[in-house]
Formats: sequence, C-alpha cells, structure tokens
Amino acid sequence: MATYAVGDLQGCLKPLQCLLERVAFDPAQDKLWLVGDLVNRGPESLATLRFIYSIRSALTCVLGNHDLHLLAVAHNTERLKKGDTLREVIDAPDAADLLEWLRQQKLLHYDEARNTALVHAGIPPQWNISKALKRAAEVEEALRDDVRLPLFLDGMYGNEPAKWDGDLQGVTRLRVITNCFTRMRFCKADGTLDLKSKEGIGSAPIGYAPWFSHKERKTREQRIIFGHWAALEGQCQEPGIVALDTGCVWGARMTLMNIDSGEKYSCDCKEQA
Ligand SMILES: [Mn+2]
Repeated sequence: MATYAVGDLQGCLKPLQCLLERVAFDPAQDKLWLVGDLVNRGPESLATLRFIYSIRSALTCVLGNHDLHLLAVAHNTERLKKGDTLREVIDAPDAADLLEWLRQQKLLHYDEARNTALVHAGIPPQWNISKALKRAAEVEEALRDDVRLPLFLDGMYGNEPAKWDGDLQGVTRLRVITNCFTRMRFCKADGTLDLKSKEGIGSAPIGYAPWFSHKERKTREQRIIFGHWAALEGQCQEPGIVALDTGCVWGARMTLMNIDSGEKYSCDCKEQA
C-alpha cells in the first residue's frame, strides 16, 4: 500500500494513466492525493473527471481554481470563458453525480500523522495550520450548503480585497480565503495577494515574494504539497515545500510523487498541448 500525490491534471487523462501504470497503482490498496485543477483547458475534462470519480474511494482531493470555475459554470453557463473546455462536463448525462462529488471536496487537507498539508495554490504566511484549516472549512461548508452555494459561486470572482482581515464578512470573506488557497502565487509578508503575476519566482512585483518564501510563514513546521504554479516547473528549493505542477496542459510533463519516499515519476504531455 502506497500513497502518491499527483500534480494538476487539467483534463489530461493519458499522462495520469501513464503515471498510475508506472507505479502499478491499485485503487483497492493504494491512495492518491490530487492537488486540484482536475479539469479545463486540456483535451479530456469529462473523461478525466469520470475516471477520478470511479476511483474516488482511493482519493484525497483538494479543489483548484478551475474546479471551482466548473462549479460556477454549471450554476451559470454565462460564466463560460473563451478557452474553457468545460461544456462537455456540464452537458454530460452524469454531470449531476460528478459535480455533487466535486463540491464535497476540500480546499485544504492536513494529514497529521505525516505532518503534511495538501493545497492547490498555497497557505498564506499569516495562518498557522490550524487557522488555515478553519478558514478552509468556512468555504467547504458554503460549497456543501444548497442555499449558500449559488451565492458563493456568484461572489467568488475578483481579486479584491487583496488583504485578509478577520473582520471580513459574507461572500467577501469567502472570496479572500478562496483566492489564498486556490489562486495565490506571490504575496507580501502580511499576506496581501498579488493575483496578476504568473511567471516564475523572478517575476515577483516589488514588495512581494512567493507565498512559501516569507521568513515568518507560520507553516514552516509542516510539509506542504501544492500545484497551480506551472512556471516553477516543479522546482522549489524551500525546505518542506513540494511543487507538483509541471505544466502538463502546456505540453510539458505530469508529475507523481510517492509521498512517503519522496520518489518522483513523470510522464510526457507533448500530445496534450
Ligand atoms: Mn490552478
């Protein structure tokens, strides 16, 4: 029995299957952690989601910005953007089951025995792991609530406010939390987000740095596995930080890691781009 984590899928099913074959993954015995962004932009969002759903009992999954966007598009198709490949999912006969499963997933997972967190984008420097879990749970509760879900999906878009404040209320509060866990790359030491820069570490705006590099970051004692930031190409020198998005959907690679041994595997994604 082994536990693996895999980087952003974004509708690229073949590289995922390549990786699972490589490690002889057995969903009856092994476990798979997903860093989110299961769908969108890649060639097979529906087939990917169906496959993931079929092995759901073996999964631990956190949601990414594209997964939340799929939920929002299913709620209001006017949210579909140019370049989205989500129409086949929302039109599928089994869409209701797939989306119902999706909205039950977390924003942040913490495995206490391994002292390891799983998150799509990152954990902002001002929150320790227990604070972060509480903040994530606020959004997770809204996602599971039939009345609050549409309000959240309508209100989650936007880059402002850029700075977390414990006094924030309602959907504004949930938007900042969601932006931290699913969209963040660069921030200030106080957690103020920059959501525009998407390039590598060297592209930080003045006064900002990668979320994981702030000295006073309160999750320095935990290992954190994340995706989202393809421009890092899976390279992160920060101790305890594991970057798994290696840009599959852009034609690079998909990466899988045995989370106990640290051994990494990758499959080529040239055909996916
Ligand atoms: Mn993402």
